[in-house]
Amino acid sequence: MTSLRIFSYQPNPRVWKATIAARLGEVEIELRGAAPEALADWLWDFDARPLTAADRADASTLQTGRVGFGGTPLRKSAAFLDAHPFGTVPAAFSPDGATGIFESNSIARAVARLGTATLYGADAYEASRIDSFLDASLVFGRDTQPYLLALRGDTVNADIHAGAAAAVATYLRGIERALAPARDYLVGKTLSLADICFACELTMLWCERPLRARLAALGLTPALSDDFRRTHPRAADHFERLRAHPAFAPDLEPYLARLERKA
Ligand SMILES: N[C@@H](CCC(=O)N[C@@H](CS)C(=O)NCC(=O)O)C(=O)O
Repeated sequence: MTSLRIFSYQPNPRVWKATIAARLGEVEIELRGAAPEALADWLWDFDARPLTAADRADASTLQTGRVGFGGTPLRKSAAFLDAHPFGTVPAAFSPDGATGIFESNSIARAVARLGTATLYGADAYEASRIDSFLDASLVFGRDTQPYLLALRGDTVNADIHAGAAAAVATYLRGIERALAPARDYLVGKTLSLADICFACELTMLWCERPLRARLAALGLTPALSDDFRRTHPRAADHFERLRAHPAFAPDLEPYLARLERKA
């Protein structure tokens, strides 16, 4: 039985926090959505779907997209906004649609709570330490998001790049230290949501690679530098191990490999 429905543009590494946790914990998720540009022609709703003629005629759902959809008219139902007050995707719902869960880290937490795998710590202390990494990952994601959007939209500038480069340095410094001297996982002795969110947030930075000409034109280099293996070897090794892990690879590997080929 489906335990969670998630609506999002696809592919979206933020959604993979949930799908990886679902593979590990044997949770059935229903994914709905389409390419980012196609979501303007979808009804954002528990019953998310390509717009019907009746949906298009309903002016009450019209909203102006903001983050990542700047200025684009989007169709968000009143029920969607009730369940998702910030109006963002990925947007998860309980199977009856009554409870909306937003923020990709919290959607992954929901999957961990629903599943059979111990991904959310052995006790309250470990769970809270996992939360600490999830919060740090959210800050990292928030601090790099304007840069990644500007890079895609070809409006990047040196200031936006500097903000992202500082965020990458701060985040990787912490991850590197957390894995010292030779830890296999970020929290405790087993894989947890902390590792999943780390791998997915870092994956977001891969979309810099095929766009490096845009940076070079401004005299800049990728915020996640090509030689981050040299500067942050534990973080780089951890990421390499995770992307090859059987629960991660089905989502991460085709995406990363495609961006690496394009670069
Ligand atoms: N921190 C959030 C980020 C979600 C987010 O910013 N989503 C953007 C797309 S990248 C969105 O849904 N924008 C819709 C809008 O602004 O109308 C998460 O991890 O889920």
